[in-house]
Order: sequence, then C-alpha cells, then structure tokens
Amino acid sequence: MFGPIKASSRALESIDERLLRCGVSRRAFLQFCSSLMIAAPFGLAITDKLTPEAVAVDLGKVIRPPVVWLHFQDCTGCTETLFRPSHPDLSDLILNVISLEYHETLMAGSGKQAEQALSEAVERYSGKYVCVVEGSIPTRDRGIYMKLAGRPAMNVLADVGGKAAAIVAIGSCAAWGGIPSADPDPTGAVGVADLIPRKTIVNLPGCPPNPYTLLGVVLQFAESGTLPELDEQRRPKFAYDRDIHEQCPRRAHFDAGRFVKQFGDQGHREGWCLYEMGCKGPDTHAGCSTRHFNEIPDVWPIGIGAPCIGCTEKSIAFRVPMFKVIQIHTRAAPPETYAPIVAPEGKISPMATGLAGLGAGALIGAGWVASRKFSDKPDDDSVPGETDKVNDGDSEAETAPE
Ligand code: FSX
Ligand code: SF4
Ligand code: F3S
Repeated sequence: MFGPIKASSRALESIDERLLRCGVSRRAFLQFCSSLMIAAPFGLAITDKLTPEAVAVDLGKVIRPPVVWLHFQDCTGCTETLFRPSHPDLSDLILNVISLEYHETLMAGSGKQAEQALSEAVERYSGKYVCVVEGSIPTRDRGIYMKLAGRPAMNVLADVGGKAAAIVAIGSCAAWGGIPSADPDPTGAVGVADLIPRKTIVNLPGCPPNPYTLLGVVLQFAESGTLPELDEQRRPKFAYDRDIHEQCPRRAHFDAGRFVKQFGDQGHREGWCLYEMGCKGPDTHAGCSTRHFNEIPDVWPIGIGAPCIGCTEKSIAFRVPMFKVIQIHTRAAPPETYAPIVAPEGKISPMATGLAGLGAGALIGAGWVASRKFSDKPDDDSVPGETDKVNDGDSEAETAPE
C-alpha cells in the first residue's frame, strides 16, 4: 500500500480540473462515472458508492496518476486486451483517468524523442508514478537478449521500476516469466518480482490478462491512492480469490460425471466438462468464468470449447502440458453422492455395487472417491483411473454420448 499522490505535486491535475480544461460537461462526467461503476469489479472502494454523483465527488478530486508503461519480452497481448473495454474505453482511461506518460505501442514519438520522453517522465514524477511492466525480462548472459536504447532490459527495469511509487506487472510474462520462460528458456526470462522483490508490486497474471482487472486496480488507485488487498502471490484478491471451476458454466457436467472425451465428440458439441481434455480450471484462480473477454458473452477459453491452461498460475501454464489431466488440489469438492470423475455415465462401479443399500458403507465409499479426487498429498499428481494421462485429442472416444 502507498499513500495518495499529493494534490500539490507539480504538473499534476485532478480529474475535475482536467475535464474542465478540456470542456467536458458535468453530464458527460456523470455518464462516465456510471460506466466506471458498471466496469469496476466487486470488492473495490468504487463499488461501495451507490450513485454516479457519489463516485463523481470522490473521483473529481483525484489527481490523475502518471503512468509509465514498459514493454519487455511479450506479444503485446496485454496492451491489446486494454483496447477492448468500452466502459471506460481506452481514450477515457489514458486521457482522463490516468496520465499516460510513456507507452511504446501508443506513443507517436520514436528513437531519441521516445528516450527523452521516458527520462523526463521518470525525473519529473520520481517516486510518484505507477510503472506498468508488460513482458518478461531476460537475465541470461547479463541480459543482452533485449536492450532498450542500448541498455539491457534488466537495467531499465531497475532504473524506471526502482523510481516508481508502485509497479503493476501485467500478464503472466511480467508476473513470473510466462511463455518466454518455458523450457528450454533460452533467455533466462524472469518476472519483475524476481529482480526487484522489495518493491511494491501488483501481479496481474493471465495470458492475456483480463483488462477489467487492470481497470479495477487503476480505478482503486485513482480514487483512493491505495492498492487492493493482495494474495501471497501479489495478485489482487478481488480478481483471483476464486478458482475457475467454482463458477464454471460447465460445472454441472463435472458434478454429474459428463466429460468430453475427444475434441469434436457429441459431449464437446453439447458443452460438457473439459476436465479429461486437460482443463486446469479446478486449480486455477482467475475471474474469467464470470468476466469474459472482448465484451462478448462466452468469449473465454472454456466458453469457446478449449480447456483452461491455467494461465494465471505460476506453476501450471507453460510448465504442465496443455492437455495433461491434473490431480485436483483445491477443495471445490462436489457432494459425495456425485459420480466419480472417470466413471462412464450409466455404469455402476463394483465398489458402488458392493456397498449399495448400506447407508454407512455408501458414505465411506463416497469419502474414498472424494479423497481420491482431491488429494491433500503435495506430490500426489495421480488422477483416479487415468494416471499421467496426456490427451492428444486423437484417441477414440470411450463413451461418446448418444
Ligand atoms: Fe505475455 Fe503480454 Fe501472454 Fe502476450 O504482452 S502474458 S505472451 S498473451 O500478452 O506479455
Ligand atoms: Fe469447467 Fe474445467 Fe471445471 Fe470442467 S474441469 S467444470 S470445464 S473448470
Ligand atoms: Fe487463462 Fe484459464 Fe482464464 S487459461 S484466460 S485462466 S480460463
């Protein structure tokens, strides 16, 4: 956490002042505030307000935080994702809510002009700006695999990130290395916290991340000068405290034991659970099952029929094969009476048959199934009945539904 940027800071203006100077009407500002209320994820200070007028009173006084945005080893998907929301849209965000001082994809300048813009912003707002980092940082061979204006990326991060009030590491690459750090990791790619761990850092993993998570953090910072509560991996709890599986629209199929066996089979066409196709949703913390991408309903991996690859988890995406079936370590256990994960629909296991009619015995059997599904042993990665299965999508469906 860090305190509000002082209103007396040179060259900084409040959102009210900015809008007045640009001739934006009060009515337009209130419309903007109501769009922020809709966009802001629950759990933030802004969602406590009941009316746009209440948001406007607080927000108007806010000093627009200067933001310096750095690109390292990335695909620019993190910036792309920011173009998608319309409430508020990108122009509102960068022109009215924050003061974007440096961003290589969006700025008109290049070469010497760009270098000058960066050094001036860092000097003028030293200790007051938010540094957003997109992409991983190469460290092998003293960081020679990526340079900005002749300086290795790791030196630029130490300088620009070091002088910031806080750093937002956007995307899995900036949070902990992401795709560039996947085996064999030729550049020694790491995340921001690996290089400057003592800094105030907010990790927003996701490949790409959900834009509303960044908006939520920026809005909270803009409104109150504070950062949201973080988990042990420095992720904001408001966006990462629940796993995909908890709120997945296919969860009913998981609980009922209806699983896609092969891409394109009848179960896949009917929207059944993707667990056996390698879905990592049960062990992945993110909000995409309820906050979809591009403002289009169902546009998120599971919504379009692909298993979650665990892109927000440090130990899953780009570490565990995409279609490998995982053991579930979270406690999102269905009631004991549901079908076991691998039992084909309509068949009764010998164990269940043996225990039929015995009330206490049935509970013991269900407990056994649950304990096999949700092992507490840290090194138990086996999957009941399908240990180390890697589904390449080519195998014949075992029990294709009618
Ligand atoms: Fe990484 Fe950003 Fe993945 Fe890309 O730029 S988080 S590769 S989708 O988007 O850095
Ligand atoms: Fe959804 Fe994946 Fe869980 Fe199935 S395993 S319910 S597809 S999150
Ligand atoms: Fe990533 Fe899984 Fe969401 S792959 S985008 S966390 S569904």
